[in-house]
Amino acid sequence: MATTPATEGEAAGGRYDAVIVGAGFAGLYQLHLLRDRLGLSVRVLEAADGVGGTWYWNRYPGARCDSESYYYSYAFSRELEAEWAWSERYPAHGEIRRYLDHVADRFGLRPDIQLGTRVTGAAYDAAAGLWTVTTEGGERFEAPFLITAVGCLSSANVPTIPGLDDFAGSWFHTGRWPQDGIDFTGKRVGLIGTGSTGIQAAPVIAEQAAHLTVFQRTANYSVPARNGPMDDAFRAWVRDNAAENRAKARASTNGHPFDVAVHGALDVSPEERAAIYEAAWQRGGLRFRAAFKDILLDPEANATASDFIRAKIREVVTDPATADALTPRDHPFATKRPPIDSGYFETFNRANVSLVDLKATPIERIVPEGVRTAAGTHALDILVFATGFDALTGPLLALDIRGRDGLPLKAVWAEGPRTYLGLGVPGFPNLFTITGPGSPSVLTNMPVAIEQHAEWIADCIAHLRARGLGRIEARPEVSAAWGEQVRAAAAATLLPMASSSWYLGANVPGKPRAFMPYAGGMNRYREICDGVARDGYAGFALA
Ligand code: N01
Repeated sequence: MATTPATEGEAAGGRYDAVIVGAGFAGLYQLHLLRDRLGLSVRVLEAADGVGGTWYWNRYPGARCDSESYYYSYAFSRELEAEWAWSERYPAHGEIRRYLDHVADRFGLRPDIQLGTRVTGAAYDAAAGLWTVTTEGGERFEAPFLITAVGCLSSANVPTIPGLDDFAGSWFHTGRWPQDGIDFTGKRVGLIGTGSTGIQAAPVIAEQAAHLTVFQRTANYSVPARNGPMDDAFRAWVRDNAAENRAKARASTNGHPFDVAVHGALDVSPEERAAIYEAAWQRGGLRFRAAFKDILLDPEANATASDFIRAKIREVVTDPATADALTPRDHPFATKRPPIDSGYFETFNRANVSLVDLKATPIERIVPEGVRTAAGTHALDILVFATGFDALTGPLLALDIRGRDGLPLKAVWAEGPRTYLGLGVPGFPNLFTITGPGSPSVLTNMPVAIEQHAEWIADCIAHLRARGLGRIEARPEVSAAWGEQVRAAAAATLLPMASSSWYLGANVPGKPRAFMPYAGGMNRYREICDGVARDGYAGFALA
């Protein structure tokens, strides 16, 4: 179907076969599949002025991926894989942007991507069988299919702390970092938040700032990343084992190409266990979780990992009171998304870094000079919010999506997200949500989950077109049953034990509490989705 260009003087827009919202990993690949495999006319609408999605915005100091570069990348093209050489074990934000820019150029995607275009609404007209997508600039796009590729962690969560408007210095959220960066030289910097982001940012800010004050609400576990340059031998290993590594990632529970240990933590002697943890600590990275098969399944097994990390914190941090405040006690290791770091705990041994334990001395308000806690005022020039995101549902609800009869997604999800497979929502025909709530998404290495969804969606649309069908919609009863499967999968693990986790929506005041991602494993999930497709899209109504 050809694009209808806007006539002069009118807002632009047009009619397409599909509109995709977002030009990160998900939007780029979905465009490639729909346009180049299926021959559809597609418009990608992207709020940012460049491609890259979450990596466009997250440019804070120290921002780099926690998955290793050789598998935090697309697997769909052997040529792409062969021609791209990563420079470090974990890719930094700039290198991931360069990679995605390369992908956009290599596959000729740019002509179909409209940058600087924020979607403000999407409404389904059942009679016409069309989605109308509206933008901040007043454009209207129509298409039978609407695909969201908006990411899971893209809606910044800036907490409402009284007095922020009075702050005389400047403040930033890490997920909306200024393009040109921030010069911390000679500045007194406050950093609120000690999740993956704060833990990455603190050591880098501390190196530049006159003083860094870290405001910690919940002490966190962290394992060293052990980042470093990719050497030639490792690069050769990656090249020679590419197919095997990709197959392993596809078959794994979490999209990582490494093996989970066959032993439980209590199956080995204390000495063996200590040696296994020490080796995992020295190797570094998220793989630490795989040191034993039951770290996320058995509280006693988990306690051995939690205790090991607590002991490491006491070993690294020289001031005992600071070490004590940094020691996590209120949740088992990895029940909140575990960070990995480059010198986080060591940072607290620097003379220019101090820790404020907000559990002991909560923030009262922000004042013009800085942050006032129960113990006094911390004078600051710059305040950095590493306070996370309105995860999974936030980016979707921000689009103001309305389904049949004007039904707002916000109303349907008032008590928590309801989806089928995290891909479709009853009442919202022909809407596909890539890595939506109810899919494995954030519990996996994201590109693996994204490729699976984008391919499933492309196959589904091809199936409909081949049969002269124009509509697919999740049935309400399967959505309810899937919600139960999502709940049960989480309940079979220790994940729900972290009551303040963003997996549960607990970090955003007023957000309904529900464990949002599917914790049953990426491999199991892939089988379920394949089975649904094989059975003629069972659970969906096709017309
Ligand atoms: O956000 P978070 P994040 N007052 O929500 C604190 C991914 N990621 O941006 O724990 C004071 O984890 C909050 O405290 P508490 C990764 O999946 C990936 O760090 O709620 N503090 C917590 O310490 C990660 O999990 C990479 O008590 C407040 C922190 O802010 C996800 O993004 C890199 C507060 C928020 O931690 C989110 O990580 C970085 C308040 N009012 C991130 N509100 C990769 O490398 C919140 N906090 C792939």
